[in-house]
Amino acid sequence: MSFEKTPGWLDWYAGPSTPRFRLPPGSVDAHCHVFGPGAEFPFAPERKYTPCDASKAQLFALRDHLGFARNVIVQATCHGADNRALVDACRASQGRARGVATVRRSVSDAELHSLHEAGVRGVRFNFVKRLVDFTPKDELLEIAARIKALGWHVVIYFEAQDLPELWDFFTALPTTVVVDHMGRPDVRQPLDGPEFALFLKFMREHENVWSKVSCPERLSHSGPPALHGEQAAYRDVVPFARKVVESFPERVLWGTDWPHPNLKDHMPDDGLLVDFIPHIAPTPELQRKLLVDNPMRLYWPDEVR
Ligand code: 0GY
Repeated sequence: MSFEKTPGWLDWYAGPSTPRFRLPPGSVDAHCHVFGPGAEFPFAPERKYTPCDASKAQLFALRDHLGFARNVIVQATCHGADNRALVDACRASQGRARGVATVRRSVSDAELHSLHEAGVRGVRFNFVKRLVDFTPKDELLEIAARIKALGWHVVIYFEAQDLPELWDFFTALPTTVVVDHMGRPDVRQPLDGPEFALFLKFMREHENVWSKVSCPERLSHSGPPALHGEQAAYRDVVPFARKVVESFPERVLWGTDWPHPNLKDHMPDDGLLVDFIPHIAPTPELQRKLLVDNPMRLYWPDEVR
């Protein structure tokens, strides 16, 4: 099957720079995706966008180029609840990739066990309206209860303005809950403004809540350094991400978000994204927790001494 990309789609950046920041040994890229290839793993009929291909081999090449040891591959909405591309990538990784899948209420216990055996350790619940159709909360709670029994967690993706409405549902989840991209704060608002304060309260009052401090390129309004000379890349996101890292050092994760779906104005250089890390995790200890200790505890607990 061949697919036509969504008009205006930006392809991932081939030829990323070599980061200046040396990742600690054993670092995990804890948020990335594979897209197809569409000819082998067709995109889902209910998708809201059609991406370019981004294969497992290309993901693993990026991992090696940037200096990561492992990946956590998150099911992208363009594949719906068809996790075959994700499973194929996890299986091919020789234990160096874990997965976060999307499942429906109809998933069988046998399917869940097969996903677990492939390396899946979580499910993603997506509340970003431009990406998915609404799923009833009772269906999600039912799924959460079932995957809890496997020791998995729930990854949630939502936008900051929707947190008040989703609060009761999120705080009722019985598992570890991992928030994508800090709940997408509006970084034009003050760091101590009410919206981000609510997110910090969410993490402070619920010790099962973790956050990915990823995607400065998605959240930034100041843009990459090409627009700003020698300034830190995506510098308007730094105070937000740093606040989360310094407040909750044991519950943060970082990922490239390669191949960066749905970016409209520019495609980031993944080497530059890695160079963003020391701005938000300024000490070697914070870097080790963010990049190694935390993701290992969540995704490879058997390998943690
Ligand atoms: C991300 C962000 C986005 C897309 C998806 O699964 C997806 O389609 O996650 C987005 O468009 O904001 O984390 O990759």
